[in-house]
Amino acid sequence: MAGAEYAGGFLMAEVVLYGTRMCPYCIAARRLLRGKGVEFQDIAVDGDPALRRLIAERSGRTAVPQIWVGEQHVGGFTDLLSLERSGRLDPLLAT
Ligand SMILES: N[C@@H](CCC(=O)N[C@@H](CS)C(=O)NCC(=O)O)C(=O)O
Repeated sequence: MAGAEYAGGFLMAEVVLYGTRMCPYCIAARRLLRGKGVEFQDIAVDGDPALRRLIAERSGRTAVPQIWVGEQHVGGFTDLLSLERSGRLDPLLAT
């Protein structure tokens, strides 16, 4: 699996966020990840209905953001926050 650098310097799972630029949940998710020093691919689906449809099919959800950590579909911001608050995000990032 492709990895990315964590602030601590160790390899971590690739994190990909599909979202729109102005969506408040997307902004909150980016803020959470950046606050943790997590590097992630930030893929804009604004103006790309085909990509947005593909992400909806892959995630089973129509809302943005949709976030993956490696092969694991995390979901949206509230799912990400829930993982963080329960202490399960760091182990997932380190996989
Ligand atoms: N619980 C979701 C809510 C996300 C959400 O409501 N996103 C809005 C944009 S900010 C959206 O995509 N709405 C359209 C839809 O639900 O299909 C999360 O935390 O990410």
